[in-house]
Amino acid sequence: MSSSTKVPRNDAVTQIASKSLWIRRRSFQMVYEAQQGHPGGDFSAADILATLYFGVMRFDPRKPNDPGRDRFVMSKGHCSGAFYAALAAAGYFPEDELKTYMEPLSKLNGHPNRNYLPGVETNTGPLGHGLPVATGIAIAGQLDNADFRTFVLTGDGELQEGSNWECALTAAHRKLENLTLIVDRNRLQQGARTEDTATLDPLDEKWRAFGWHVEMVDGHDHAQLLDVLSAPAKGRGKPLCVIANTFKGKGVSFMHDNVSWHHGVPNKEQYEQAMAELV
Ligand SMILES: Cc1ncc(C[n+]2csc(CCOP(=O)(O)OP(=O)(O)O)c2C)c(N)n1
Ligand SMILES: [Mg+2]
Repeated sequence: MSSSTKVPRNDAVTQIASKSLWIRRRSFQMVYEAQQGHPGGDFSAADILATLYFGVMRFDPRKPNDPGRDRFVMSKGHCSGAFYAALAAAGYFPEDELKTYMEPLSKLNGHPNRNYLPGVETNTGPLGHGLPVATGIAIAGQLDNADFRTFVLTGDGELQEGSNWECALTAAHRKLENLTLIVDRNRLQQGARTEDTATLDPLDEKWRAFGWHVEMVDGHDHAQLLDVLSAPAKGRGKPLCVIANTFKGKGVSFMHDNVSWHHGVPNKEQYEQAMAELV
C-alpha cells in the first residue's frame, strides 16, 4: 500500500476519516489492555497521522528502507499508541502485533524504537529530538538532490525544548523546502496548559520570523490537512510549518481538552463509554 497511487480527493478524505477512527479505537484498546500510554495525545494526533499515511506520503511498507520513500519522524514519541496503530494500518507489520503493546520484550515499547519496528525512522521519546533528526534527513535529501519529503510531528509543549529553535534557524537558512513540521497544537502539555507554562502564542508569527512558510489548520479537518500537506513543496523555497489546532482527547466527551488524559488510562466503564462514542 502506498499513497503514491493517486486517488480522487473526496475518496482520499473518506478513507482518511475511516482510518482516523480506526486509529483512535485501536490505540485506545491498546492503552486499556496495557493500562499504560498517552491516549489524550494519541487522539489529538490521530487525524494528522491518518492524513500522512493515507493521503500524503509516498512509501511502500514492503520496502521500509527504500531510498526514495518519504520520511516521517514521530517526535512526540510518547503517543506511540496512535503511531503504531497507523503503521500497522499502513501495512508495516501485522495488526495482530498491536496486542503486544508495552508487554515485556514486545517490539512495541512505550516509545518507538527503529531497531525493532519497520517504518520507525528514528527513536523518539525524549522530546526535542525529532525536528533535529528530521532536519538532518532533509539536508541529506537536499544534498543528494533527492525528491523525497520529510515530515515531523511535534507536540506544542515540546517546543519548549531549545533544540527546535536551532532547527528553525538552520532549516530556514538552508531553504529546506523538503521539510515539513507539523505542530500538534492541543494547547496542553503533561500537566498544564502550554500558555500557563511558557507562552507560545503567537506561534505562527514566531515561525514566520524564523523564515518558515506557515499554515494554520484545523488539525481534525481531514480535507484541510490533506490540502496543506499535499501542496507541492518544490519551489516554495522555505521549510513548511503546519500549526494544526487540535484537542487532546478529541473524539471522546469526557477526555476532550482534559489534561488528566495526557497519560490517564481508562477503567472498564470509561473504556466502554469511549468505544461507544468512537463510531
Ligand atoms: C526531554 C523530555 N522532557 C520531559 C518528558 C516527559 N514528557 C512526556 S510527554 C510530555 C508533555 C508533552 O507535551 P506536548 O509536547 O504538548 O505533547 P502532547 O500534548 O501532544 O501530548 C512530557 C513533559 C520527555 N518525554 N522528554
Ligand atoms: Mg500538547
